[in-house]
This record gives sequence, C-alpha cells and structure tokens, in this order.
Amino acid sequence: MKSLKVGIVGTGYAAKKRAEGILADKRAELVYVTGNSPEKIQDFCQNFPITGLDSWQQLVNKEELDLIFVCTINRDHGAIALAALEASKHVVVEYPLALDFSVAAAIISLAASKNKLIHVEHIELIGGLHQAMKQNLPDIGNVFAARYITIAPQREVRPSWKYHREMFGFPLAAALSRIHRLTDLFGELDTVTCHNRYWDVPNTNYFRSCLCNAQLLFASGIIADVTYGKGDIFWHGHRTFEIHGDQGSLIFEGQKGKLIRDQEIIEIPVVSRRGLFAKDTTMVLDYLTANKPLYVKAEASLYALKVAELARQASKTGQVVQCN
Ligand code: NAP
Ligand code: BLA
Repeated sequence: MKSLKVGIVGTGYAAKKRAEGILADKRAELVYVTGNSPEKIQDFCQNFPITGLDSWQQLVNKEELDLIFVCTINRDHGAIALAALEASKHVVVEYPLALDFSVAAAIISLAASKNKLIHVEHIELIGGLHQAMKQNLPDIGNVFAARYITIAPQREVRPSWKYHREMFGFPLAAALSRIHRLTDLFGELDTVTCHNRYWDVPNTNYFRSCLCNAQLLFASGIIADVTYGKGDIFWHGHRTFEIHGDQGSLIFEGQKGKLIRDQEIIEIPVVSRRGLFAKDTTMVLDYLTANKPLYVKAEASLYALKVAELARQASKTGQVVQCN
C-alpha cells in the first residue's frame, strides 16, 4: 500500500512528537515542515528527514501531501485547518480545533463535505489519569461534584505565545482538556459561570499570569469547579482532580490517585504521561489505513469548545450563562 505523505505545521514539542511518531510508522512518511522562524525550521530539518517550507500556505497546498498535522500556536489553528481541508487534505489539529466556536463548527462541516478526516488531538482522554478515573467511577455511586484544578507557577515569565491574549486565547479554550475531561465523563451542561483575570505586561497583549475559574452545572445535577492558573503570581503548583459520589470519592493529586470509601482508602496507580502523542498518531494512521475508529470525535471537542466560549461570555458579563 502507498504510504501517506505528511506535512507538519509547527516545530515545537507537539511537532517533534508527531515527527517521531510518523518516522516510526511505515504507513506514513515525513515530507514537509514549516514553522515560525527559519532557524527552528532548519533545526527541525536537521533532526528529521524532512524538507522545510517558508509558510503554512505553501505547505497545505502541496499537491503530494495527504495528511497535515497542525501543531502551531492556538490563534492559527482554525485558518490552517480550513485551508488544508480546502486543499482536500486529511487534517489533525492539536487541541483546540480553533479558538472561535463558529470557525471550529465550519471546519467540521467542511471536512464532512470534503469527505476528509478532521481529528482533534485530546491526549488527556488516553492518559493514565483519565483512564483511571473512568475505571473507578462506578465504585463511588452517584456523582454529585467534581473539582479540577491546575496551577502552574512560572518564575520569570518571558513573552511567549502561551502568555499572549490572542495567540493563546481564552484560557479554558486554550487549555480545553480541562473542560473536555469533564464533558467526556459527565455529558452536557445546563449552565456555566466564570471569572477570569489576567496580570498584564503593560502596553502589550502579553500577560505574566492568568487565573480562570468556572463553575459548570451539568444536566445531571453534577456541580464541577474548574480552575486554571499559571504564571509568576503563583508560588505553589497544583494538579488536583477530585470526583465525589454518594458512595465514595476519587482524589488524584499529580500522578497519585486514591479511592476513598466508608472504611477504606485504596491507592490507584496512574501510568505516566509519556507516549501519548505517539499513541494518538498511531490511532490516526489506524483510522486512515484500516478504518479503525478513533478514540474521540471532533464533535465532542466542539462541545467542549462551546462550553469554553460560554464560559468566556460568562466571565465578560458576570452572568450565569445557559448552555442550550
Ligand atoms: P511550542 O513547543 O511552544 O511550539 C510552538 C510552535 O509555534 C513553534 O513552532 C513556534 O515556532 C511556533 N510559534 C511561536 N510563536 C509563534 C507566532 N507568534 N506565530 C506563529 N508561530 C509561532 O508549543 P507546543 O507545546 O508544541 O504546542 C503546539 C500546539 O499543541 C498548541 O496548540 C498546544 O495547545 C497544543 N498541545 C500541546 C500539548 C503538549 O503537550 N505540548 C498537548 C496538547 C495540545 P518558534 O519556536 O520558531 O517561535
Ligand atoms: C498539554 N502541555 C499541554 C499544552 C501545552 C503544554 C501548551 C496544551 C494546553 C494545556 O492543556 O495546558 C506544554 N507541557 C507543556 C510544556 C511542558 C509540559 C512546555 O509538561 C514542559 C515540561 N507535555 C509536555 C511534556 C509532557 C506533556 C514534557 O510538553 C509530559 C511528559 C504532557 N501536556 C501533556 C499532556 C497534556 C498536555 C498529557 C494534555 C493536557 C491534560 O492532560 O489535561
């Protein structure tokens, strides 16, 4: 069988993981890469057998490419995915699909009309923590509450896309996995409220820190609290995911998990976060070459993005926003 010819937009961490995955799989071959700076593109081409191009517009229109991986900054995901689908390529986008919900919806429609794959990577779903949560959920009875907090302190924040209002996007859209873990477990929402604060770098669109807190009320009645924070305002890192049911609680702190019930506390091992991009890449190739189902549908990502968009509205108005 003819191997799939791959183009990569981006030269950072995700792009490298994709290139490693493609290189290790006979069903696909690396052809072109592009990025933000000539030096990084050159470095990438020195590390992988791949040809550098000057722009993503050039890359997505290369006749010979079958499959494009979009691994660049969030602001550009939507435009690149649209252009790649217009050029009739299969497309994989690192989450978020787009920062704007309506653009993301248009991308999914275009993929359907072109009969091409649009896959949004959501490695959090295939990671050890989420799998352990899912496996143990039946042991805690009826769930009524959840809390998911990730705080990443950072000393000496430099101007980078991850600390830029437009390039990174609204925190819960950018870090969409925070919402997506919850919608994957608990389904649809009734309402959302949200507060979001930035600590700005004066006279720029960069920030030094952000703190975003949302309360999601699910249709089932589950109340979930989501907190995302990063930057130099924080002094203590935090990654806690708790789910509370009427028969017990599941508490994960970092990579350590426990199930707490009446008289017992049971440790739950969580496997490491390594290898997830490789897994995702393999599943994309399984889908394209053998029609094996993927682990996530673009529509599920779109729903999480809708919740993020409504949270953004809630944070602007201070109001409770209805989700349907
Ligand atoms: P990264 O290592 O910082 O790489 C970012 C890429 O974007 C680099 O090629 C960088 O090129 C380029 N870039 C930086 N500033 C730019 C600008 N102003 N205009 C155009 N391009 C610019 O980031 P990453 O971790 O690979 O993340 C890439 C995407 O994957 C993001 O959407 C992220 O949300 C998503 N994602 C990442 C992970 C993860 O584990 N890392 C997990 C899930 C999703 P230069 O270095 O030349 O500037
Ligand atoms: C998610 N990791 C992300 C995202 C970014 C980074 C930008 C998407 C936005 C978000 O959800 O916050 C960037 N992650 C980093 C960087 C480091 C990091 C720069 O850990 C520096 C060490 N990602 C990695 C590494 C691992 C990793 C080294 O870069 C683990 C070995 C895993 N990142 C990882 C996973 C996610 C993620 C599993 C999905 C988010 C989730 O699990 O909820």
